[in-house]
Amino acid sequence: MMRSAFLGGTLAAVDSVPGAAAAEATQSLPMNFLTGYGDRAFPVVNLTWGVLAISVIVVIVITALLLGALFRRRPGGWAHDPARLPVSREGNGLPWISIGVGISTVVLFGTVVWTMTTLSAVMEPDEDTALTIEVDAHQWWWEVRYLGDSPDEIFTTANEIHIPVGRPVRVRLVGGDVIHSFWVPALSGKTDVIPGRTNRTWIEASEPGVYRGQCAEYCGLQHAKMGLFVIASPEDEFEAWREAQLAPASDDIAEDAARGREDFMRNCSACHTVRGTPAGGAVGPDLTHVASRRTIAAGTLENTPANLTAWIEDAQTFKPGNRMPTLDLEGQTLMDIVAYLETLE
Ligand code: HEC
Ligand SMILES: [Cu+2]
Repeated sequence: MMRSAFLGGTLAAVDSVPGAAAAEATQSLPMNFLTGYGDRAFPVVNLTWGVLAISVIVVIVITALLLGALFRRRPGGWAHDPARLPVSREGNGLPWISIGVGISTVVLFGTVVWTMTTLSAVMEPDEDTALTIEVDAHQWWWEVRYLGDSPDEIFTTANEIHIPVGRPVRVRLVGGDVIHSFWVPALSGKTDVIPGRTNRTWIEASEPGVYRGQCAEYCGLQHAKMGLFVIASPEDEFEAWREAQLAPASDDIAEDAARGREDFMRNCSACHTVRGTPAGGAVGPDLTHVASRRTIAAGTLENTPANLTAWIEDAQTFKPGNRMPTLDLEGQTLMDIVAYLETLE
């Protein structure tokens, strides 16, 4: 099992996704954009490698020419013959320039054509897709809404996008506060999320696994801690996940958790939603199934009871400046609230 370092801590790579061997490679290099997974990424990755290769060749050729010119012996030397300095039609300098410009033009034009074909190839998925996800970027977390034909198919979660493997998924990027950029390197190029606009993109994962994403447009203090995860699993597992997420929070909870729920309503419900309860705040992430997520605070902390407690006790230590205030909670209250959140699977 590979372990991967990611912002603020370590996270064991997927162990709950069977057959994830191939994609675990993406986890060991979480932001790797030189390997693609899926039809949205393949053409882009080919272009990336192509342009990289061309750039390397250009650097080598130019360096070689420069070194050749620097070390070329000239009878008499430059200093003694200033008249030879300018490039003249008579000398042999001009063909070098024409050939150089000619080659560059052809190569650059070829790259433009390649880029344009790549862009149009990844514009739209080949097959149509039933699944559309709306991603709303906030300072500094991602709101993820699964759309559906009827209202009872719609639900909201945060910082984790689950998709069925091998199927294209449309993503509508809704801009709220400031400009962000949605980027899951192994699956797609970057698409900006702009206030007042809805941009469209799509993703597809050819292998099951966990793909790390990141806000790619500086958006303020905690921009670096605005990560997300795309979790691709086989269709039946995805459907099971979706069913579980659609359900409201369970009522059947132990005594301390029930006390915690009361405290949660008093202290947290103005900012957080828990479906099936009076909590309907929209300032922070929907917590209806927070216990089912791998991380909290947009990839900042692994989702464990200890980290959850520490986060609620003082969210500002882990992500200074983030929009969740430090609430002065008594020890017992804090423990009860965590017990409650742990029931939200
Ligand atoms: C003023 C609004 C506000 C209040 C009050 C508030 N939160 Fe938050 N909370 C936020 C915001 C905003 C975030 C997202 C922070 C980030 O990741 O940048 C957040 C994140 C979280 C997360 C991480 C969720 C995830 O999936 O990443 C948890 C858990 C949480 N809050 C629990 C609580 C609890 C429990 C309380 C009450 C004791 C509480 N919050 C009170 C605004 C608030
Ligand atoms: Cu950002």
